[in-house]
Parts: sequence; structure tokens; C-alpha cells
Amino acid sequence: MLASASASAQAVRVAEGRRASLAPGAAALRAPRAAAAQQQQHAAAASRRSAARRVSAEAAATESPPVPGAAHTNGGGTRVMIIGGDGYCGWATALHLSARGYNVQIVDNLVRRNYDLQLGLDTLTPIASAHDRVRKWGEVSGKHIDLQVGDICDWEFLSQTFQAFKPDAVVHFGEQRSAPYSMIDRQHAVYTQSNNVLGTINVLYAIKEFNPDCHMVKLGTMGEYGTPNIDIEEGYITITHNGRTDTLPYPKQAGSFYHLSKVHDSHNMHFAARAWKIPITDLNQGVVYGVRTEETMADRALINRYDYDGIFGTALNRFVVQAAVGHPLTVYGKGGQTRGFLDIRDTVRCIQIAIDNPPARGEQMRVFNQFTEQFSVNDLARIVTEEGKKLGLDVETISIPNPRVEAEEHYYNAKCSKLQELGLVPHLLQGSMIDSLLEFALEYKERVRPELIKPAVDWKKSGTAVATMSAAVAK
Ligand code: NAD
Ligand code: USQ
Repeated sequence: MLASASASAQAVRVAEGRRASLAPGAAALRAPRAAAAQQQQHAAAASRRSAARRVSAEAAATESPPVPGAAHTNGGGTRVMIIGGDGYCGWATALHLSARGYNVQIVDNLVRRNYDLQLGLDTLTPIASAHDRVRKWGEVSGKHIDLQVGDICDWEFLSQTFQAFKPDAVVHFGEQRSAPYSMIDRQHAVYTQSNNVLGTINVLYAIKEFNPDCHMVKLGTMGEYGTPNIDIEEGYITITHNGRTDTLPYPKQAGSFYHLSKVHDSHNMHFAARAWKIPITDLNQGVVYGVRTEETMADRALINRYDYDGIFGTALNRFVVQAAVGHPLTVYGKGGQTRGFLDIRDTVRCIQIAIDNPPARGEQMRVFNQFTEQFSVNDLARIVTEEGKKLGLDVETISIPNPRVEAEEHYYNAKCSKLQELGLVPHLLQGSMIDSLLEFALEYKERVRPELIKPAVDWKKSGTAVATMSAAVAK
């Protein structure tokens, strides 16, 4: 229960902020009483504001030349709030947009870094702190990114930040994004859905109350659709039933409590677009691979995170690291699971395209499928094996019992033309891409902890007993 019925509105706000900003397992860090939490929150907010002011001042004071080759194209000073801008997709996007003339603010509660601390995980790449990153970006590019550390589930924080920055567009990456994390146990399932669904509702209210023209660009997932035995359309399907025809949201059959949180978000956003005429674009993104973008490679302190563990690592990124350290590629079950994939260089471009092409107010929520190619897990293993051989690596593949509940052989044909019609020119998965990713993984291979590679979260065993301590390392 978040708060008793008789609690004051202030206590409810504090309780909301406290609950949402802490991932499960962080209970020991919680202040015992609401008053203490409130004091802490105010102190944290003050230090947050002064830290952000420091970062702003330092970044603004630097006058170094821009990143070579980073064209300052059509951003036109558009004010873009990037929620989740310290994460894998968000950081690359923040720099991409900043380099191109958008006025960028990052909003992030840094909880992704906290998940690693709780579970004993780490990114392959040594990433700088959020504050050092934006400071370094100021030095390297001469561009200022405003950083606000806070939780979007905390309405007081979000509403004040929104009103102060006055964004023209909000790009919302700020969710718990791992399917295995959401299936660790009941606590992690509840956290994932409350963090994701309630955070998104707060963003919708902020837009409605303070600037209903602000365009919400929200990261959804291809996994919302599941693997139906018919073609997957981009968001909507026209159905004729008993002689009548309608165009309706495409049916959703998600495969984890995480993927389901995205389904719930989509429904809530679809409703808000209708009820309040907010311009919204829902991007159903496929699995992202790669780590280099022009801007994140401009300095070591700008390097992006790269997850390879069994909880946050995604298929292709994991296989590349496995090949680099001589670990057999971990195909789950039969390996016929087919998904949409895209290069992180296309993620950042897709977001820019979405921002530049807002729906009109009152238009139905827009949905784009954001991926460029489909592969099965077996396809990925074959490609990584072939490319590994070229670099002299002896790559093996094993089939391990599937920890998930999902179809291992199925029809899959998803549409993805809308972003390309608006100008996306895809980076396709070619040998050279895998080679450079492999070389990247080889460069950091000393940091790999092999015990984190095998999956330890089993969908069928997810229970009510708290399983944080056993989630990362398989028995
Ligand atoms: P990530 O975990 O690296 O980044 C998410 C960021 O959001 C983190 O920095 C985290 O601290 C922040 N965050 C989480 N909850 C927050 C909250 N309540 N308030 C403020 N900040 C919060 O994830 P990612 O891989 O960059 O994914 C970004 C988005 O894209 C997610 O919504 C994810 O579901 C979606 N997506 C990712 C992929 C992929 O392959 N990585 C594919 C499809 C969709
Ligand atoms: N898989 C393996 N071996 C591995 C890892 C994964 O066979 O070592 C399989 C999984 O069983 C699954 C497929 O590869 O069938 C994809 O798994 P994944 O971990 O790469 O991706 P997923 O859990 O779906 O989640 C990731 C991101 C998530 C995003 C989603 C896009 O973590 O944020 O929403 O990709 S999509 O898959 O299109 O829904």
C-alpha cells in the first residue's frame, strides 16, 4: 500500500516519490518515516538543482570546437527533454540531437546504475558518471546539455522540471527495460510495472497541464505484439467482422511483465491522445545492437554502456561478447525465435525523425515499428560465428534450456516502412558491423565476468520469495 486513505496529499507525494525511485531490494536505504523522507527529498532536490546548475555553468563556460563531422542540422533549437537520457539508447540520442542543434535536457534518476549495484552487474565499458558525461560533452562539442537527476514517478519533481524547461518534445526512454529483470520475482514485476506505467501517466499529465502542444515520443517495443501467426502491422489493423469494418489497435500478446508494461503504456497513451488531443508517437522498437555512435566515440568519457549479462544483455550484443571471450553462444531452446533488430545509429536517427514529424493535435496516436531487419536467434549465432572465424576466433554455439516462455519456431513478418518513408536510411547488419563490434568487445574483454553470462532468471520459477541475490548468477 502506498499510503493510508487518511494520509495528507503531501505524504502521498513523498511516499510515491520514495517508492518509485528505489528499485526492489533497496528497502534498507529507505527512510523509516515520511517526515525524514520528505527532508531527505528536499535536500536531494536542492543538491540536484545545484548540481545541475554547476553542470550547466561549467558546460556553458567551455568554448571548445564542435565534434568533427557532427553536422548541426535542422534542430533549430527545438527543446527536447530526454527522460532516461543516461541509459543506453538515451545517452546516444541526447548527444546525437545536441550535436545537431536541438536544445537537450536529460532527466534521469540514475536507477539503471543502481540495478547494477544491487545485482552485482556491470557494463562491459567503463562509463563515466552522468555529471562527468555532460561536462565532457560541453568541453568536446561546445554544446550544453542540461542534466536533471530525478524520478518521473515523483510528480513534484517532474512537474517542476517540465515547467522550468518548457520542452517542445519529450522523448521518453525512462523505464525499467529488461524482461528478465521483470521476471525475477513478484517484487521486480510490481516495480517494473509501477515504474513504467505510472511514470508514463505522469508524463501525460505534465503535457496536458503545462503544454498540450508538446509532442510525446515514447519508446515502446516490438515485443508488445508477440509472435502472431499473421503479419504485424504498424500499430493498427483493419478488421472486418460480421460485415462491419474498423481500424483498431493491433492485438497485443506480450511475453513478460516488462513487455506488458509497454502494452499498458500504449493503451494509456492511445486514450490520452483521444481524450486530450496530445500529439503522441509510440515507437515500437526492436532489439538494439552496437555501441558506437559518432558522438559517443568522440571521447572516452562519452562512451556508452554495453550490457552482456543474462539480465540486461540483449541477444546480438551478448553473442558478440561471448565470442570475444570464448564462451559458447547461448541460444535459448531451438533458436527459431525471430525478432526485429536495429543498429543504435538508427535508433538515434529514428528519434530525430519522429521529433521532426509530429502528429497534428487531435490526430490518433501515431505508431511506428522501429527496426530495420528481422533475424532468428540461430541466424545471429551463425553470423557471429562466421565473422568470428575471420578474426581467428573459434566460436561455438550451445542450445541451453529456454528460461523464457515463448515460441521457439514461429511465423514472423513485421512491417517497418513508415520511418523509412520519412527518411531513415538503415545501417544494415553486415560483416563489417559485427567485425567492429567484435573488435570493440575484444578491447574490453578483461572486464567481462563470465559467471554473469548464463541466464539465471526462469519465467516459470518467478515467485513471491525475494530473489534479488540469486538473479544474476546461474547455479
Ligand atoms: P536503459 O536501462 O539503458 O535506460 C533507461 C534509463 O531510464 C536509465 O538511465 C534509467 O536510469 C532511466 N529511468 C528508469 N526509470 C526512470 C524513472 N522512473 N525516472 C527517471 N529515469 C528513469 O534502457 P535502454 O536500453 O536505453 O532503453 C531505453 C528505452 O527503449 C526503454 O524504454 C526500453 O524499453 C526501450 N527499448 C530498448 C531496447 C533495447 O534493445 N535496448 C529495444 C526496444 C525498446
Ligand atoms: N535470446 C537467446 N539467447 C540469449 C539472449 C536472448 O536465445 O543469450 C533470445 C530470447 O529468448 C528472445 C530473443 O533472443 O527470444 C530476444 O531476447 P533479448 O534479450 O535480446 O530481447 P528482449 O528480452 O525481447 O528485450 C530487448 C530489450 C527490451 C526491448 C526488446 C525489443 O531488453 O528493452 O523492448 O529487446 S523486442 O524484442 O522487439 O521486444
